[in-house]
This record gives sequence, C-alpha cells and structure tokens, in this order.
Amino acid sequence: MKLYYNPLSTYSQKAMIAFNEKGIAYEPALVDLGSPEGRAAYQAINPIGKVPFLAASDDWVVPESTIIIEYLEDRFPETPRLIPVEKEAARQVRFMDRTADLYFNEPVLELLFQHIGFRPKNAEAAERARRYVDVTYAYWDKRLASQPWLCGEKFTMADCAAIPPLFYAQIAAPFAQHPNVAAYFARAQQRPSYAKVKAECEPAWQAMAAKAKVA
Ligand SMILES: N[C@@H](CCC(=O)N[C@@H](CS)C(=O)NCC(=O)O)C(=O)O
Repeated sequence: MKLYYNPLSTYSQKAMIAFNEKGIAYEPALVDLGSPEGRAAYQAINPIGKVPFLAASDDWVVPESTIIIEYLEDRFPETPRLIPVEKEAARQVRFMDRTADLYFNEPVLELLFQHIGFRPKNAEAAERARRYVDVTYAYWDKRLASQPWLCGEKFTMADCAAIPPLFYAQIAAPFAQHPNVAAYFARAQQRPSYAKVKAECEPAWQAMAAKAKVA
C-alpha cells in the first residue's frame, strides 16, 4: 500500500499515526506541495490535490484521512481497533474525530498560516478561528480531566486526529492555560505511534520555520 503524504500535513500525520498504532506497513510516497510542478504531478494521481491519499492497490484508492482509517479498520480487523465495535462508542469516536478536524485542525492551520505569513493577515478569519479553538480547548480540557485519551481509556481515531494539530497549536494558539490538554499532549509524546511520526515529520517543519523565521 502506498501512502501519499507530506510531512508538514497534519492530516497525513493522522493517517500515519493510525498505521503505526495498527502495526501496518506502508510505502510512503512524499508529495511535493511546495512547487507548482510537484502539485501538478500529484494532481495527475489525485485530482483534488490533497494529502493523505492511499493507493491500496492498483485499482483501489482511498482519499481522506478518516476514510483511510476506516478502511484500515475494515481491511485489517485483527489489528488494534481505533474505532470501537460497539455502535454508541463508535459514534462518539467519529464525532470527536470530526470535532478535531473541523473545529480544531482547520482553525489552527488558519492561525498558523497567518502567524508565519503564508496567508495575509485577516482579523475576522483569525477571530473566528480563535473562537473555535477556544471552544475546543475548553471541551477537551473537561473531558481529559478524568481520562487519558479523548474518548476514554483507549487511544482512538479521535486521538490520531487531535494530536498533530496540537503540535502547531503550540505556536499559533498555546494551550498552557488548559492543563489537561497540556498533559494530554505531553502523554502523546510518549506514545510510540506519534513519537515515530513526530521524528519523521518535525525536521521538515524546522526547515520551513527557519525559512519563515518563526523557529
Ligand atoms: N479532509 C482532508 C483534508 C486534507 C488536507 O486538507 N490536506 C492538506 C494538508 S494538511 C493538503 O493536502 N493541502 C494541499 C492543498 O490544499 O492544496 C483529510 O482529512 O484528509
């Protein structure tokens, strides 16, 4: 299986954490999102141009980080589950996954891109993003007061989604005032699935941050 990814991409990291949690091997295919030529070459493979994108076989492809994880759950049922079998618990994980992507990852990226000058300053967009991030922090902080992971005692797809944007949130929307979120992110550093992804992906961020003078 070939996973098209970019190390700076939180959604790519989300899928990579899931592969690691499950102990499933994949062939990484680095996508150059930083040049028009790289983007054009990738659009010949995935016209929408987003990563991650899984080429599961020559004639079966899976776009979207959540759908990739759903695919791994179904295709490798003997590996550790990231979405519980029980329907109510599964719905909770899917809800938290959506919350992490839509109301945390996206606004964090908005704040980050404005912060490092990749997007023009836009006070209205920043304020809207900040509001979503603050609501999410308050919600997560409450949940994480009594459990190690977002959906309870077990690491799930929701954690795969939440942890990568927290890395960038350290810069764009620091969370020290939310001690349970801070402890959660510290716990994530000890999780081998994320530690591996971080080791693989952080150098690309450090290089970019040095160029953007935000390191
Ligand atoms: N909903 C998608 C989002 C994927 C996404 O937005 N990926 C970003 C990188 S984090 C991307 O490919 N950006 C390139 C572009 O928009 O051209 C998923 O969950 O996989």
